[in-house]
Amino acid sequence: MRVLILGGDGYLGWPTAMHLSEAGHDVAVVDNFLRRQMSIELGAGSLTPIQSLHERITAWKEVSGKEIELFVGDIADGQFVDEVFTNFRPESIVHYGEQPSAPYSMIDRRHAVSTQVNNVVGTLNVLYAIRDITPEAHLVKLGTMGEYGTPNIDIEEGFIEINHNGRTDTLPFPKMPGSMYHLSKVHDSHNIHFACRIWGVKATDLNQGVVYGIRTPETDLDERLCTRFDYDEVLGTALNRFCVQAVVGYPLTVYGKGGQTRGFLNIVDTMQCIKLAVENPATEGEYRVFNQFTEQWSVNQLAELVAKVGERAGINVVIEKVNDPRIEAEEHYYNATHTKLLELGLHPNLLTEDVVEHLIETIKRYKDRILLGPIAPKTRWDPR
Ligand code: NAD
Ligand code: USQ
Repeated sequence: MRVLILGGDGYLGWPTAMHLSEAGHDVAVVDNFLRRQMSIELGAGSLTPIQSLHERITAWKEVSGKEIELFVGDIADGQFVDEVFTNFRPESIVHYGEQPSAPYSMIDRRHAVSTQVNNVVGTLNVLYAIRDITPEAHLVKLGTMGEYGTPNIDIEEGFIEINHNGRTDTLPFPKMPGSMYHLSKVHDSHNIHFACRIWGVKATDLNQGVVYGIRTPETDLDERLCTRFDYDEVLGTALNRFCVQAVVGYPLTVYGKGGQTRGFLNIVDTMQCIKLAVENPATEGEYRVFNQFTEQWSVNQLAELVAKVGERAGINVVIEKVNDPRIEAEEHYYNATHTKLLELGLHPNLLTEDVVEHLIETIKRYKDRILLGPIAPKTRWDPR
């Protein structure tokens, strides 16, 4: 299949490009290096010494003998998107190309606006390019579990049957996102659903949980193929941050009461899920929603797991409850359905002490590159 990966230079996009290329698909990647610029803006950096996207593609060719095509540009530019679609004529589009950080979107008005414009306009351009240039193509779009928020009822996979005043319908599950970033994904979901209903576009909206991990079978082939790994307060995610903090002896930054519960998955399972979605496409006009995570953890449970593994490895890990810089429920009910990807054949790689130990061992290799300054939480949801 001809697979176009939007955001192919990112934490998940680059390993996905290699994974689908290895599986025999014709892969092209698109990126405008927004993530690298954000990292520079924040004075942060990737733990791993990442190569430029051009160097990565050359190294992949050397290692695997396979070509990955490259388009550098901004998907918020409609003309550029049309050119890419006309040139490459994708059969499947994996859309990672968005600003992915909740804290980044909450820095101030400018960051909120740039996040929503970048994400919503980019996705609209992709929807129009599918409609007008490759109407048979299947869109695999990365959404987020955070679109649902933390309602006091079970979370379904995209839709819920509602009985109201004696009548019944199956409608999109109510959304209560917790940041300007998460809101941008909700806006995307509405736009994608509309494109499916009105124009017959085929789409899979993957409401992904928080991803952890650093290595995939392809990144392991050569150090030049490693993916980026962020641990700063804006771009780093919970478990990745905790493991880096453990390695440098920084107290684990549990925000507030630590009862915040989310869906999590290993980066190798992200690869599996994307491949399953691409190879089992939606049908004409179908808008599918899959909840893409393998298990639920609270922040406290994650911190305790890292502390336990640290103890085993002779590291004294301290857990520090800091004031929550976000406005979110710190203790809440959480039970989200996630059966559709399992039905398609997903074999979960669950989070165990061995997995954390392995992650910590990998992080130790790059210990000298860790910057302490950007670790402490500073970005507040209400800075007044
Ligand atoms: P990332 O920032 O590393 O990757 C996104 C890539 O898209 C970056 O390389 C960036 O430069 C590129 N990009 C952004 N806007 C662009 C534009 N307008 N034009 C061209 N390229 C653009 O983020 P990630 O962690 O790999 O996440 C990938 C996707 O998955 C995002 O959409 C994110 O919201 C979603 N997601 C991530 C996680 C996670 O835990 N990492 C969890 C759930 C969902
Ligand atoms: N948290 C801590 N300490 C930290 C970092 C985070 O307690 O040092 C807490 C947060 O307050 C939050 C939870 O951990 O309650 C998750 O935070 P996160 O930064 O790991 O993840 P989040 O902001 O939700 O965003 C990440 C990705 C985003 C994706 C989302 C999936 O950056 O792209 O959409 O995970 S989900 O959480 O399911 O919405």
